[in-house]
Amino acid sequence: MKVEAKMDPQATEQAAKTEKPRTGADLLIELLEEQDVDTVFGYPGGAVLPIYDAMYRADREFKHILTRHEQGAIFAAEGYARVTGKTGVVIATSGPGATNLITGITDAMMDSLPLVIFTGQVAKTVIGTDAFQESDVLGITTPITKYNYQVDDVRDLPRVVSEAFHIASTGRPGPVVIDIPKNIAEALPEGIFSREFNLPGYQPTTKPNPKQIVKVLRALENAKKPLILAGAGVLFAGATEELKQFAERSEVPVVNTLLGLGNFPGTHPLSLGMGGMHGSYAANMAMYECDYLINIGARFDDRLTGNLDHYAPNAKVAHIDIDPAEIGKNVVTEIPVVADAKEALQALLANEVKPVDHAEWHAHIEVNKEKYPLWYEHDDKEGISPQWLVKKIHEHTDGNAIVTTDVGQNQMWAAQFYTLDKPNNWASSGGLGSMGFGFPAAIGAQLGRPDDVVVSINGDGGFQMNLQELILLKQWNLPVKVIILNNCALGMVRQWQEDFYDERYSESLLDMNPDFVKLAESYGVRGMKIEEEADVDAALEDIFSYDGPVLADFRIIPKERVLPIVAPGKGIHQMLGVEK
Ligand SMILES: Cc1ncc(C[n+]2csc(CCOP(=O)(O)OP(=O)(O)O)c2C)c(N)n1
Ligand SMILES: [Mg+2]
Repeated sequence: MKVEAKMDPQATEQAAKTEKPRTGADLLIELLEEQDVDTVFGYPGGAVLPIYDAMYRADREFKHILTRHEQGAIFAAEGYARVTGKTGVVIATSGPGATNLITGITDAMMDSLPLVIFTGQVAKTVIGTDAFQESDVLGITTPITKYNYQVDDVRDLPRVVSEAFHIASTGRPGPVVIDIPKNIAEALPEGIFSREFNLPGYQPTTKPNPKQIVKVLRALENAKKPLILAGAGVLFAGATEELKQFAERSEVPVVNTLLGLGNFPGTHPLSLGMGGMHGSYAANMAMYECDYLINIGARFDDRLTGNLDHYAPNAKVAHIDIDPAEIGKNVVTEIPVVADAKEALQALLANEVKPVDHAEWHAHIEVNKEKYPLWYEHDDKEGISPQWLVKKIHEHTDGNAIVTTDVGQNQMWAAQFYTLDKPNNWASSGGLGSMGFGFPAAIGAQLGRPDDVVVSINGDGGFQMNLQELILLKQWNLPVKVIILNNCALGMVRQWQEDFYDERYSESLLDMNPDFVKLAESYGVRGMKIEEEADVDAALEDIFSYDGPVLADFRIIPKERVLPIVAPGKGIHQMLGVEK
């Protein structure tokens, strides 16, 4: 076990000498090792002290990352999980520790990220008495977890932990909470307990029904304007290669969801980029006009579909999803396929399909792509163009960086202009849209993939929601490149007020911001401020050749907007700002 704080060597020796009988907490640490956990994000407190004590005494090789806020811990675990494919592990104390995790748990639930979260709980004898730092973690987390437990008997711990890791990472991934009362962590388990579990009610269907696969292909043979919508399910299933083969074999264009970015190469001729509220015109018009839509691992969320009355109105819909509850939830679906995306795509590829000439459809899409690309004004009058800057970051990282984003305009510019060709290099809060996500997620991503370049793209508002984690860059020597697209505003809110509230900028202008350079420096991190476009190339050169963390405060055009946009309530074919 690596203990991060430097302890007095004498005290350490003393502690090591302290013989203690094996407790439930010791057992828990053993179980984490069995699950191959290499990194744990957490924060101690009264009810989890036995677990932290066991961690200290244990001879285990995993890193405990002491974030400076529990929300930082859970967002970091999400970033780690998203880019590694492994389950993220979080530990927090009872009461405020647990409730500080709630946004992150909800975020992981909505974006299907595998997490196992351990919360301390007050001892069983006082549960229900409003004891100090008691909160009803089971009650609070029931609607926001894939599953949750409160351990009632220390002998259940091995089974519960095995089950939790299984549930979090299989089927549609999601967060699982294990609430551990203090008396359980302090109990003295004797003997060997079973890790075996039997979950007859939880048997995710991974293999597609062959008849449904044939239906998907027959409909493809009859379609004149077929389209694939590819979501994050493709990434979770590790099915990007199969998706590419399938799209290429039948020459079907591909639209990505925000969370699915990278599951199909963004520079591929069949790629239409991201669809939805700030998607490309070509992507949205293709969804509007297609006569056959194959959704693979996306959940037809409202930011993607716009007004459902106008979503794919002429299309027959096939939907491949591991979660049957998603199929038909928002969009009427003629061909449901409950399956893992990889297994479904493999089955589709194993079956013959008659080639169909879609030349007219492709030509039409090409016109849309060429005539109405994503655009932005570019004159260096009032600051740096954020879209141009994201493209520059792409250029300086050869498009190979792991990019995490915060929420707001910065997120959409990153999604639109950091074209991803590779999978699992993108972490963004999609379903919940949680500000404060991007920076801790970058920390988790860098810990999970230490050899990759990690760029964290933030707004000046959202960065301030978890800036306390800057110290981790110094402490763990993580070379995360923190980019702030600083518009001195809650930009996305300001944009909506401009468009839909007659420019009444109620509480959206951040005319008071900290000096981000000094802030970074106070955490031992290199800080830079860049105000002119002329300085951008040199700054990026410096940032990406520097062997350590940097925070760069880029002063962007304050009133720049994210375009195009599907206004609330409108259909995706009614985009505004498609052209200059
Ligand atoms: C926790 C949380 N609170 C509020 C919001 C609503 N919200 C969405 S975008 C946004 C503005 C974000 O401002 P900033 O971080 O500076 O990013 P910008 O849009 O300027 O790029 C707000 C307040 C949110 N998404 N999350
Ligand atoms: Mg901002």
